[in-house]
Amino acid sequence: MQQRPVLLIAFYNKKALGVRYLERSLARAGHNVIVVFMKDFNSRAPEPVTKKELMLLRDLVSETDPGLVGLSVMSSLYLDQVIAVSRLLRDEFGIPQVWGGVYASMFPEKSLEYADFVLRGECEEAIVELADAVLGNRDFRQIKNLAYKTSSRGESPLTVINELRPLCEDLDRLGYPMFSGKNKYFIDGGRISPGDPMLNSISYELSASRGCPFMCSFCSSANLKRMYAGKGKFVRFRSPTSVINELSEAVENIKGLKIIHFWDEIFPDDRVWIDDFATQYKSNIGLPFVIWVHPLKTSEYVISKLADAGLYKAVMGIQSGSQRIRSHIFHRRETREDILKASKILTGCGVRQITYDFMLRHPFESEDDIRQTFELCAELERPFELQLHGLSFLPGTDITRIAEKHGIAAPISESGPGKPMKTAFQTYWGQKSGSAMINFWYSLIYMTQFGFGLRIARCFSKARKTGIIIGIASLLSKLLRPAAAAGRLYKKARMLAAAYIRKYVASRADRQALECPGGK
Ligand code: B12
Ligand code: SF4
Repeated sequence: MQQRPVLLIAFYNKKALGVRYLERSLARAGHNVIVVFMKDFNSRAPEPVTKKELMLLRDLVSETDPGLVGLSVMSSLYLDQVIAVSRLLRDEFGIPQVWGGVYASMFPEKSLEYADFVLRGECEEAIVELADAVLGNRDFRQIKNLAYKTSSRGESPLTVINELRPLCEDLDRLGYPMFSGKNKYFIDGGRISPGDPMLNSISYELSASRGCPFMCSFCSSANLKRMYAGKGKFVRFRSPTSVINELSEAVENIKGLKIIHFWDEIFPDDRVWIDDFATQYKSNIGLPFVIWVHPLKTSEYVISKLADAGLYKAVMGIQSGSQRIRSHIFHRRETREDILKASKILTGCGVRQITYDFMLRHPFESEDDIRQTFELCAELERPFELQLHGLSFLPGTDITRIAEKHGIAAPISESGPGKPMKTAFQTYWGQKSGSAMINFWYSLIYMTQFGFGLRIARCFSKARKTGIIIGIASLLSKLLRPAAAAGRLYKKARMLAAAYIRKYVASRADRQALECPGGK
């Protein structure tokens, strides 16, 4: 008899790397896998799942009759939506349900209030063992990474959290995320569309590594690193060849592909790795690509090689210009000199688009701290763009404990029963400060993205801070918003144009080679 399929559901992420990795390993082990991408990605204000969309999911589940459903709970921000889907599946079908992803890994007990099982951490092997056990009606209790509740009659259930298996050292062994039109569905806008939504995209997303060496207090990576202590090397790189093979397949299958997004927490910086990667990327892929960088991992050697290979955009987290905030509150080790040096390197190596990320207007920040951020921005190499966020208090992260220590009542970025996703996203992005002076410096920081804006901001920073000056600064920074948006659009268009040209040149070269085999 044929085994029932495994259904995996990703939320607000139709590219969902983690789910696609799980699909690969389940498929390799002979399981029939169905993947649902529930709603499109929206970083700022995603829409809740509608009743109609829940019914579409229900119909699909009735039709396909899965024997195990996996929910990918990457973020706490949309937990209420995960719970709605989880309840529907439990109430209507009673199919065994497993939760995984960063939130479920950090909060297995809470997740077990809804799920039958939780798998913690990286789960390529564990999900296969669980699917084998559940679908084959076998004992699951010894599976590593698993958490579940005991159910002896008459006793209140206990939560069992099994130990983690060691981290996979050879990432190449995991293969790469699956993309294909088979058995995939995208539910959004009140419709269900069969096929892989990734195949219509202009960008491809992947990761060349796993893990981050740093321990920022506001980031769940620090929690994951601690959770995996003693279980092997946390930061691991794939081989450049594996990355290039994945990309070659993507280029072949995604016809409109123009941009590559590397979502490594920090892109690999090993010189030997970079030499190999850059050479292979330039000759086999060549499309513009985007990476995340860190001030302490930005060397001239690495960035110049990557820029030559096609690095188009680099996003660097700086978070604050104040050494006090960076080191005591955010637990970041880089100094002002490190940041300015990294900025010089990125600009000097000709990276076309450089974005700096800051977290501002939060309860730890004094006027002096935000003024120092302005001073740093005024010194960064130009041109650059700024991404200005608030500080989000993600559940379980160190920053929530630091806030408690400072007596700060921090709004946790989590939704759930009675806590709508909308509010969670609002706390994630942060609010305007109640202090006019903090908002004043914030406006000046925003203005530093523009040459003339910087000149005005410098004058304002030295002027007497009267109500008129504060008002004009606020107005100017608002007037500059459309200019910033237009600038971003222009840069995107330039990046796409570069990709078109590169594709056109490559296809001409291919045609010429065909017409003139062996010729020059
Ligand atoms: C890359 C990344 C992104 C990319 C995702 C690209 C993509 N194509 O998937 C982008 C930039 C789009 C993104 C967006 C967001 N992200 Co993000 N992201 C990450 C990051 C750095 C790595 C995730 C990743 O791809 N890892 C590699 C893959 C292979 O691993 P994985 O996803 O963890 O999956 C493995 C396991 O978790 C597990 N697993 C995953 N799903 C499931 C399901 C089941 C059933 C099982 C059993 C196991 C399982 O098995 C997988 C394979 O080993 C993490 C930090 C981290 N260290 O995890 C933050 C992180 C997940 N992101 C975070 C946030 C907040 C967001 C956003 C809400 C931000 C925003 N406002 O836009 C959105 C939400 C996206 C979404 N819909 O879930 C937070 C979540 C914390 C929280 N409490 O909410 C994290 C933890 C970072 C942080 N600040 O701490 N993100
Ligand atoms: S460097 Fe980035 S990924 Fe690493 S811990 Fe800090 S914020 Fe998280």
